[in-house]
Amino acid sequence: MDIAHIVSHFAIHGTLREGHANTTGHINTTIILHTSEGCSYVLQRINTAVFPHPAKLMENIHLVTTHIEGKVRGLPDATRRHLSIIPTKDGRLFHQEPDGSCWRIYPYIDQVDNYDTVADEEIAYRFGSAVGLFQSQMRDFDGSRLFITIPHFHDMAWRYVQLDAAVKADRCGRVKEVSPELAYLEENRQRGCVIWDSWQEGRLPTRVTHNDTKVNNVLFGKDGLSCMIDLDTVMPGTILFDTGDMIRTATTTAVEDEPDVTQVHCDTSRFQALLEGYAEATPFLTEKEASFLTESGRTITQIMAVRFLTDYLDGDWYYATSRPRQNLDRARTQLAFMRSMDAQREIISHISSLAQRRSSV
Ligand code: GN1
Ligand code: MG
Repeated sequence: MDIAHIVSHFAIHGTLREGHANTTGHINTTIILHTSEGCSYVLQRINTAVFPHPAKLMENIHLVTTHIEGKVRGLPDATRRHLSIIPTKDGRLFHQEPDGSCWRIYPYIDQVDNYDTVADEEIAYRFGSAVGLFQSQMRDFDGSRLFITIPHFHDMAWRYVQLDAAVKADRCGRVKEVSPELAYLEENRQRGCVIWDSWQEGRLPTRVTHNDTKVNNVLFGKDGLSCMIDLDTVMPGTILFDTGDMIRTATTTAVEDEPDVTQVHCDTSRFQALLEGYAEATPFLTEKEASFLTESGRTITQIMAVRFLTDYLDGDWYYATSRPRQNLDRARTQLAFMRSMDAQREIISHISSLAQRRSSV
């Protein structure tokens, strides 16, 4: 892969001085660039196995980033509050190489922090505020303008269909290792559909959703500044998809691929701080939306368990892995988190009902 050649197609300041890989994301390949003019950028190869329509994907990102840019114009450090796309020299949103690979560049946003896990209540609060801010910024944007990059993304029943197919095919002979995980997921099969079904039936409003609100997709700057990144899955949806992934990644006590599941718990102090930050930023939720906050955390966690386990059984083609059984560990942490939420059901419901009062109209 000739990075300098790829970069030469883009309207960046200076020429490439160095590039180094960033391995945080599970889907796209990311390289941080530094140029002769002292500028830094984020180069990404779009994973076209996951996103087969890169032009439409990039159009979505262009629509959302320019909308948010309009909202933050004039604020201090405005360029740190939104992503923006560096076009190619001929004005396109991405570059395609003759081998079919698709590349895009964003400016590198500096003087911000990014976390894989939430260390304390303060970060949890700020994370809740950041997700709420994104939803509030996108409130007046007509979601029907966005292309559905991955259909049925948070459709539990559809995710189970894929798990069932993976079990049936048993391509890698791994089904025999995962009987307890499959049994627990089977017990939970119906429970996880309520949010998707309510949304489909029109009982939850359609809003613009990010759909990948894990904590490492937020940049935190000074004076409460925040910026949501990784906009590949912005689509019309229910905001509960976003609150769910926020709860999943902000309140767990372990990393996503922790091999020792006894380390995985839902931390209720962080849960409370997270929902406080979120509720303050979203005084526009409907009562129905607010009533599903806790359930959203459990549902998205269940979806992630199904997805990680499916990929493990299918031979780890979807999520990048750096060691054997990593997707199995990822699936197991999700199941442990669901159990921990259930074990603390009363306190969690109490905290949610406080947030519910603050955020619903
Ligand atoms: C993927 O790209 P990344 O690593 O932020 C995935 C999300 C999962 C997440 C789990 C397009 O997100 O849905 O929640 O991994 N993105 C896609 O860590 O599938
Ligand atoms: Mg990401």
